Amino acid sequence: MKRCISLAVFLGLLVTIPFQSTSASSNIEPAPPGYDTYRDDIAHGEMETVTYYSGTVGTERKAMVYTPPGYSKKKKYNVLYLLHGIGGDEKEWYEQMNPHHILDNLYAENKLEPMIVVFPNGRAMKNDRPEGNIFDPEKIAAFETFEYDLLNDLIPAIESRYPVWKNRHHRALAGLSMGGGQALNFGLKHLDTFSYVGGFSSAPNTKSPEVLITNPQKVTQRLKVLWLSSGDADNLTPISENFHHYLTDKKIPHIWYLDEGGHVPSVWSSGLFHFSQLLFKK
Ligand code: FER
Repeated sequence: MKRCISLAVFLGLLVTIPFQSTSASSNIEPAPPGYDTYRDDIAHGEMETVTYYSGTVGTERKAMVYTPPGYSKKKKYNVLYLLHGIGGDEKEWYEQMNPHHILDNLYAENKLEPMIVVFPNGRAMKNDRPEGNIFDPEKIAAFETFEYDLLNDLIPAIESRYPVWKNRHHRALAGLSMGGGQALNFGLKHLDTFSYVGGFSSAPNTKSPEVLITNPQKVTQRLKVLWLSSGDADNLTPISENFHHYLTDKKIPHIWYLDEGGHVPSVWSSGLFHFSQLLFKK
């Protein structure tokens, strides 16, 4: 009897801790009130803009970087690369989702491993501003080209300027909408570069899982977290849901979180809140 009770407690613990499962993980609690607002009683990280030369595009390009409270060149950090949507640029996360408040608040509660967060511009073309027709095929193509900017230009630039670990165990890639599609497309293709991949409200640029996953066993072995979330009132949600069904079918561990809301910033702030807490845990 005693053994039954401890087994029940053990199983109970298993279902309340979000972990990579092959089934729907709707046991994730919504982010608490105030999680994305400024608190004046805690330490704060810093946001800065960096410029790097992109051989891929042939221009200087910009990215924003968040360094956490207590940041020091004497320490070593993990890196999360966090990508924007079709109408955004490197400032979109900072201007619309309050990532600095979300992360500061989580550090204050000891819920994050030390990481810097890089907010790139994922439209890899000479004029990378979200101007004119943001659905222009040339602009959509630039979101694909960004794969090479990220791997060959931006990551080396970040790794030469910041005190960060330089291997896949310490790199994560996530994004919202177009950026979610990019994170899944590039992350699943480059398992030697990233161990954590997250797609929030991933857009129609997401390649099909049949194309992205040629070796389910390798994906399972390499990725520590594969996260998919989307809003219950977003008409792009079937893209993530289908991906989730494929992963479930192939028994590839992942987290699927059907969040509340449409194709809106609150779902992406919530995505960052949940996903960031799963990163770089031993
Ligand atoms: C599309 C609908 C939405 C599409 C992209 C999006 C490439 C992206 C939305 C976003 O990034 O918010 O048909 O095609």
